[in-house]
Amino acid sequence: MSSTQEIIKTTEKYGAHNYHPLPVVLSKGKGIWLTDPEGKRYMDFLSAYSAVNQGHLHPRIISALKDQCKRLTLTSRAFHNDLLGIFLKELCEYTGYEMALPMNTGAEAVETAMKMARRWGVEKKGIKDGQQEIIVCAENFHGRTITIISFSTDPDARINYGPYAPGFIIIPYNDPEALRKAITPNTCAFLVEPIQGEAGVNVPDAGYLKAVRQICTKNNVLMIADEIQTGFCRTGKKFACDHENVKPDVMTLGKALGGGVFPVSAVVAQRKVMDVFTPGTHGSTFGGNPLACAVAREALRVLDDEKLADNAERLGIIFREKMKKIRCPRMQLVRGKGLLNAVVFDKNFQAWDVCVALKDHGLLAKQTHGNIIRFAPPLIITERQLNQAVSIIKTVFQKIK
Ligand code: IF1
Repeated sequence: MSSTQEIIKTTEKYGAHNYHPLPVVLSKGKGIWLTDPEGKRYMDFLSAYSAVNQGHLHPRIISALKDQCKRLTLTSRAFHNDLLGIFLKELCEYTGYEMALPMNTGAEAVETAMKMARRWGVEKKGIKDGQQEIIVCAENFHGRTITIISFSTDPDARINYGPYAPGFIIIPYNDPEALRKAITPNTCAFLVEPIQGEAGVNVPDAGYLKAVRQICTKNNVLMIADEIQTGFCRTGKKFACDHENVKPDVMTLGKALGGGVFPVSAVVAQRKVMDVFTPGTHGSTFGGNPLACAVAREALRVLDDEKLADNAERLGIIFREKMKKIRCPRMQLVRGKGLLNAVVFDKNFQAWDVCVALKDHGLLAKQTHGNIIRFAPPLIITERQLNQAVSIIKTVFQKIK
């Protein structure tokens, strides 16, 4: 087997340089643990950006994958497969919606929700086609397609990819008044992350989502919550909107729906919205494939059976409490919900070296925006393991000058 250094060299030589990963190679995973080619073990405190909520190689999910591999993997949607219906039924029961549309990646789910909203705007709200407006928030992250980056405010994600898709209005996050003012008769939807992930685990004020819900209802605007990162128990409830008992009209789902195995995404909505889709108006070759259905069904069951929302809620409180006690003058604040947390350092602080030091001490986490480190372990983590992680973080943070 090749060494870490050789593997990185090959990857950098042949792979496009659209990432700058930490200098670590991972070749095995189990639960919260990852192993490099030299056999060094690390605690995973990124969880593939919350796609591995159930932990690496969850035995039940892997077994569902293997069993289905012996039967059928792909049919396309030209024919029915015997697992799609039951998967969508269970997803609807899990989420509390009437209908679901399966895709693969998160970006595709967001594209699907926006297509649905624009069509709904014309066919149900009476907006003229071409005039539909979707309101979004500054510092959003919803994916990397041309349409989605058209309304990004992050120069790295956006620059030199024009011409950009029109029809998007950007307002500040966490500002209900801005939403109220931005709505016009042509507004079909407001697309919002219940907690902004890439922005550095930006938790809005209590009451924000509730206010958004009311404004959308009053103005006949679809509230689309992007729960791709925050969903499936990550924040201590099934969905982040549950913290405020808010039910969006539409949710985009992905990441952990695939159980850490492969991309499975979906849009859920009530029938009166979802029924704007008619045969031929949207689709995907791999969306809803039987292998994805088998994996996602088991991924959902594991979340429930192992009470991962409760675990995330309980351990999240402990984590933030302990993190706040660490003495580190450059650390400004600790924030988050459940097991989606971040530490914010001074404005011009570069957290890269801290992440490298954490890696050397056996914990993997990634910085965002230079001065923020996100901490998001698999939700199966135990209190003991969490304490072990905090003591690693403490050791590293106390040495920061
Ligand atoms: C990468 C960020 C996280 C998402 C929300 C849609 C998508 C994402 C709320 C698109 C994806 C990923 C993409 C990944 C890094 C990661 C990320 F830093 F880029 F912003 F998690 F915070 N909505 N987020 O967070 O889902 O199409 O990727 O399946 O490397 O780009 P996707």
